[in-house]
Amino acid sequence: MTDSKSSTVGGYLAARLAQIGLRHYFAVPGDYNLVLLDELLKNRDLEMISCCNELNAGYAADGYARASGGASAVVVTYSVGGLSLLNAVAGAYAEDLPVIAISGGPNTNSTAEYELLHHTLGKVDYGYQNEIFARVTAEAVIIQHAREAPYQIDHAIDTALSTRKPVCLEVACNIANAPVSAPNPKIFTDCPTCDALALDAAVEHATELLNAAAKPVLLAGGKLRSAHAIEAFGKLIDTSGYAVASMPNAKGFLDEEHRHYMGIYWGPVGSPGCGEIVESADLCLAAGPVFTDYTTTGHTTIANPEKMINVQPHSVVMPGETYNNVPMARFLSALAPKLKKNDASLIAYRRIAEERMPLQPGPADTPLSTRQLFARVQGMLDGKASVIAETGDSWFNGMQLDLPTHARFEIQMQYGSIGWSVGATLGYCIARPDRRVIALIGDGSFQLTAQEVSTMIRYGTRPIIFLINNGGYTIEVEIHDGPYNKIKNWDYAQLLSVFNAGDGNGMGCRAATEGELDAAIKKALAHDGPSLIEVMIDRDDCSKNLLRWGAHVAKNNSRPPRSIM
Ligand code: TPU
Ligand code: MG
Repeated sequence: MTDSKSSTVGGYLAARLAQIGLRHYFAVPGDYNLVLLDELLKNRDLEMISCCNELNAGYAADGYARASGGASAVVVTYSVGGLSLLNAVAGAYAEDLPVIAISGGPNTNSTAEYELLHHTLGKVDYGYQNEIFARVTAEAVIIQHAREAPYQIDHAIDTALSTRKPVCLEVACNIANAPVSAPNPKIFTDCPTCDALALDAAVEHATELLNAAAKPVLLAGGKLRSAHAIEAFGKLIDTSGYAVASMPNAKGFLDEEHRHYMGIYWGPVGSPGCGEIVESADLCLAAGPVFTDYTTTGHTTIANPEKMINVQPHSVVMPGETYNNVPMARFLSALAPKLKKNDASLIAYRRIAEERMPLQPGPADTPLSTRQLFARVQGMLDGKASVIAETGDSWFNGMQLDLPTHARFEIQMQYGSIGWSVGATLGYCIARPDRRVIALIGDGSFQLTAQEVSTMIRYGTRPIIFLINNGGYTIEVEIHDGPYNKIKNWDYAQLLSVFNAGDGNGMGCRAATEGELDAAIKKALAHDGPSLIEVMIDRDDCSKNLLRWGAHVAKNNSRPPRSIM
């Protein structure tokens, strides 16, 4: 029995999810979570989105969190569901997304009664899923007692929001509907703690360094968004007058039409002129940079700590000094009004900046090339577009797109798990039906998670998917080729009618020439449902940046072991 003062474990969880702004959760049922799902379904502020499998449901939660800027939730059954979900949760950890992973769990009596259970490893040892999740979440808890549940739920949600990392809640199947008190008033905050003394000292030190620099520049890094500091960084760009570049995993965070914007800082595959300006600056303020082999093109970019103010979500590192407990947004906001205007780096950039000539379309029967494809994608972009770029050549072609103001861009560059974009596209569309999602997905990646297109059809979403059929794993070909990089061809365009199954509204078509592509795009833009355009591209046709990047990353990967003798 529940009244306004009482709830159930599942009802409490649902109320808190709605309170932090969720309107949907992604789910796959199983007997360990059925009662929990019944409880969640009673909450009219939340809608269940049923997915084909748990990995995809996890990727959908990843996309949902990206689109909404907040948390997301995914609900699965114990072990068979949870361990399928694991890879997506690890990705969310790597990408700083507060995905709340919720799993059913064994009956609380099973361990004491020494019962063997289905879906498990066949041993009376049921803590393993939680232990495994502890490695890829900020907090993993098992809820086995109703009295503890409100505290455990609130604490885990607080942790997810404040760390911007996933958490895992495993709810024993026989307590999901157990009574608990209804949620009491509570403020969930994602404001990090701030040491006022450290903040002042860091701002003073940075002001001194930046105002003394001759040619300072700004660099946006991948952690800028999870630190909620995009707006503060934007103000800093305006007030400082410095030129600004984005790292590749921060593409879409800044207004690319801003007059201070240079492009992508990505070593030999970055935007023309950008690397030269960043690396010749005597001081670089980098907000949230993550220097991995991928973001630095095999460590070819030079991040000199002696010439850098490295602002991380909770600390500021300057040459010889570190200030801790200083939240990025607070630091940037306090710094902005103190800087003297200095446009030396911007002037230097303008001197060397190259005009890019728009590509002219060929005759209608010209076989398609990636360059012509992406010229068309460029033409489709406006402020309502959100581009989702899958691992593969789509990274490199996507990175070259000029985003109009308010257009957005998503990439999973830290984790790079192929197949991510299909689930992420679903989640993004569910969270933001007002945006036009354009997904750029290679054939190899698509084969991992293809069935989630059926969920896009089921829930009436309207993404346009460009499925790039180049017959294999081209990115891998460029890093290290072998027979394993060829894949079985599919009739991708026909998949939509398979998934429609008579009552769906998906549209699939194939384009092998420029004329066919133009017609397909026209059809997709007018279509009220998901569209998939299978684009036929030659196996050897890829962006020159992929070739260059692949060579550098391969060199970095193939360093021989250092001798231990
Ligand atoms: O444009 P293209 O042909 O490179 O893209 P496609 O066809 O999507 O191929 C992607 C190839 C690829 C692999 C096989 N990229 N990374 N990998 C390695 C890999 C394997 N499994 C997962 C889950 N993630 C990976 N990144
Ligand atoms: Mg491919």
